[in-house]
Amino acid sequence: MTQSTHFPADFTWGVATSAFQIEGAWATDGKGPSIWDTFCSKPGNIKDASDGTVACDHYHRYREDVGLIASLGVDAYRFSIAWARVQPTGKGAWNEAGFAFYDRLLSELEAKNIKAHVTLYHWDLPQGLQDDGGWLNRDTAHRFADYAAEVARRFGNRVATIATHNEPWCTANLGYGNAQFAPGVANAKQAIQVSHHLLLSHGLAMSAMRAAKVSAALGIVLNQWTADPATDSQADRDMAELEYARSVQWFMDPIFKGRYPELALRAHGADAPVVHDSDMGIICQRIDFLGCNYYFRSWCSAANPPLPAPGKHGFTDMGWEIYPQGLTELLLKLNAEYDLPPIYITENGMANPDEAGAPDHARIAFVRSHLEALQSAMQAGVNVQGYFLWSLLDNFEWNSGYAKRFGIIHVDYATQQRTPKESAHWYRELITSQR
Ligand code: IFM
Repeated sequence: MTQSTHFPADFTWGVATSAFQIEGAWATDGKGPSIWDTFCSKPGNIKDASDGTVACDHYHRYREDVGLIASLGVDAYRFSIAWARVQPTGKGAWNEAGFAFYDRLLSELEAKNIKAHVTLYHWDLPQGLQDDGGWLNRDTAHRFADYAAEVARRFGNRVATIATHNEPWCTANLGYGNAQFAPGVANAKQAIQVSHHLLLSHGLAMSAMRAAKVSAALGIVLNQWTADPATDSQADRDMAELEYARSVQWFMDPIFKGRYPELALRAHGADAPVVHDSDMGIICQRIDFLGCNYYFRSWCSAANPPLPAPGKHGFTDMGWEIYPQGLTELLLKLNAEYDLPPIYITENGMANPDEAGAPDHARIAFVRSHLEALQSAMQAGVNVQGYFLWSLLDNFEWNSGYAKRFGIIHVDYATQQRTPKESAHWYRELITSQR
């Protein structure tokens, strides 16, 4: 990025994390277990056999971590609330000690003038609700709305934004479609029904939070990509169209248009979700912002074996193709298809096998190229209000355990020593140059 390319003066620069990935303190101060605690305890589920019991010990080190956030010069911090910390079984009594932790965290952020962007659900459902059927049980959507209302009541005037869900595509498809994530179910029909209940829970939570009349902007965070055909063949083009419908439009159309995309519905056939008459009206309501998480494009090849993605800019340690122009293309496509509210890029970043102190040039190049792509979209008229780099810290990367490092701050898990990487220094300088 050249120094001459400036983002708007009020553009929000941030970093992001999520509760299960950094907090640890899995059973401290009355916290209940979540489905990720259960999932990690089953051998074979996590590649390095690790879990989230300690993670980055952020629960105890949040002051130091907020100090690190402040040292980056960012405007904002995106984090999630662990539902089971504030309501141990997902229903019934609130856990005051759990809320007190987030109260302390918010006070620390306020003292440093850093805006809080909160996510209510970043995949860690209270195990108590899983025991009642989890997201396959429609009632979980109502429990989620109660939880959302309570968080809004307590914190809704202290935070900049509240997102209902983070990446519901993952909750449904990785949690229930292919068993890669908690709760570890592999059942295509269930995954589709779960996606509907997640959307319903989003709508119910939006209404419940609106009723609390809070100052926070309310919305949702979706992981999104363009789907590119590997060749010009009809088979590849059909595959790409269907992939986009089943992933991006599957969540966007209900929220913005009040219906599921016809192409995906047809493809789902008998697996299509059970939808009650009033559901679409609940789901399709104004949101104040859309959070977009962008990491890669979807590469669609119907050949056997499939043609590999070109990877002109390389691949990350996750094996994900680096494709910055996909961010421009995605934002322009969404802008053309939907009547969008302001957008935040709520996640973008890369995993790298970093050693403490070793330079992470690849991450700097990744972020720079994606910011350039973002700027192209903004220059073409897309209203983007901020960018959150994933992630503040190296952390628990779900079924990859601690082996994948997304942080701009290195974490030595044996000592909990935090060491800013070169990308952290670069990000701070970039933000300073944008003021
Ligand atoms: O670590 C995750 C995060 O929890 C959700 N979005 C993608 C990140 C990288 O896989």
